[in-house]
Amino acid sequence: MQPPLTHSRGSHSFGFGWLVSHWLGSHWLGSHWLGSHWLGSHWLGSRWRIACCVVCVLWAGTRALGNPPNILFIYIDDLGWKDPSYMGSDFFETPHLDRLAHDGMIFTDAYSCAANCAPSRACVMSGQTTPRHQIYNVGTRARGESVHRRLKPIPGTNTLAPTIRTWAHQLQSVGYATAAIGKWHLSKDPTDFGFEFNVGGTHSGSAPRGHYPPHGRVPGLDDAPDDEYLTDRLSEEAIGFIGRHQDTPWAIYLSHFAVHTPLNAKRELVAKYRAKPAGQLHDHVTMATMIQAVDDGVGRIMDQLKAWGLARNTVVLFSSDNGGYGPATDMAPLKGYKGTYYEGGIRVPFFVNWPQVVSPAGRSAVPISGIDLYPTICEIAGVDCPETQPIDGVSLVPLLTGKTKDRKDRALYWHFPAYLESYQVFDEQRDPLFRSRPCSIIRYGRWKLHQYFEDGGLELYDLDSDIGETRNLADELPDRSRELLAKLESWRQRVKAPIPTEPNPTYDAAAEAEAIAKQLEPVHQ
Ligand SMILES: [Ca+2]
Repeated sequence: MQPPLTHSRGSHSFGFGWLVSHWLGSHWLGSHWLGSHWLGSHWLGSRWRIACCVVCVLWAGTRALGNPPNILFIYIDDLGWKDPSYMGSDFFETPHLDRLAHDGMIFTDAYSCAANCAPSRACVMSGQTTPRHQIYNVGTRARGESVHRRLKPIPGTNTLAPTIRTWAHQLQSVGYATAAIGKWHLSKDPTDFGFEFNVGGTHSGSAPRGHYPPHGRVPGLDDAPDDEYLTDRLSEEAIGFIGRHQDTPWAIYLSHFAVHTPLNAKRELVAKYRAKPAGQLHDHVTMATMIQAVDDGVGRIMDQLKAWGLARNTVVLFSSDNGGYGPATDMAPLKGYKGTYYEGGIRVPFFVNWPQVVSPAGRSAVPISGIDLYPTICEIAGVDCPETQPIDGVSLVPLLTGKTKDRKDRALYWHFPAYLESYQVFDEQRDPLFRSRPCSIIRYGRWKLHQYFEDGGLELYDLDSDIGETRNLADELPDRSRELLAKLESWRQRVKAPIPTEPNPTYDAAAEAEAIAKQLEPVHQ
């Protein structure tokens, strides 16, 4: 349903007409505000609609009640599972995020949909797993040394198909003002995907020439003064957008380039962390400054929301697009880091702060995934998911409101038919040459099964007793392995996941063995 008003960039008018058409046409009166479906739109007869119009007139003058919730989705690049202090960091500091997390619901078993940036982000934007949108990796070129790859990888694509409708499209269709601020990475321009405002978003996956200017010809950042830290600027852009849309519902995708490489410290914070005793888990000074800059920005945004009277009607969703960068952080006790499909590569921080709806101090161990954000955001906004594309995610709203406590029958799946080369850290991956080789993964309840296509290798872990994936139970529990493998294969068929089977003609087993031995040599000396 289109909003009954002219919807132009930077200019909104949300009055009586908008309220009547959207509140009565959406789920708002039905499922959220009144807490049940008894007054849902399908029950509303015309007399009720007229009566409700009168109520809307009374409500229209009150901003907090007059708009559906604002949505602030803060998405950090490469933030590890334990990097926020509320998740357990003993060196990094995130007091503002901690407060929001503790006042909302923390999901301990939240996952990114891929172990690196572009595929994970494509899943979040489309609500789909990787085989649907076919963005499997960052770029489509084969990664790593060709002589070390047994199979030809599936290249997929590096651009979100223009036919995909994002959740931003959905929100825009009911009159939300939408902004993409920061990293985009899925096409040239996020304004083609439901965002009316873009600062910093291009096809690039890194901070434009670093976290200090000059940023080159990047939308909205060509005027950056020399000493402006990019994270600070993006936080200010979010405040600016909110300030310009105080009387309309808005949604901001605040997609920081932090804490992705290049690791550029915020200069003013370096001395503080140099003087701070190293933690047992974390000790990276530059990373600490980058994380604090994110957190300080969150604090400024929240202060401003309170000052404008908008905080109580704003939902904050917070997560990361993949595991932490191995050389600068640690996800222990999880194994792995960005790029691996062990828990450290895909388990991420995730919380939702929704004043008056989500009870403070909420905690959920239900496995959830980035694809769930799409239907969740749509349900929060009271707009349906599109019927024109499959949505693999499931709304988190029943978990957030306490209506549901578990999802025992749901499995999560990952499909990575490509390669990701190693970097200087390689002790928490399957072999030292690649962070990941072609594989599929399933998480089902307490169980997680990895399937590797090059050698048919299976790894089965009981995450309840072995969160660090140290003991492979695939041979010990063959029935469990078969059950999970059957589910995984059935899912792959459903989503038409391509499996790499074509041998790589330049593969050289001897060269591969020699390279692995060479990498392992210093470790054993
Ligand atoms: Ca990333």
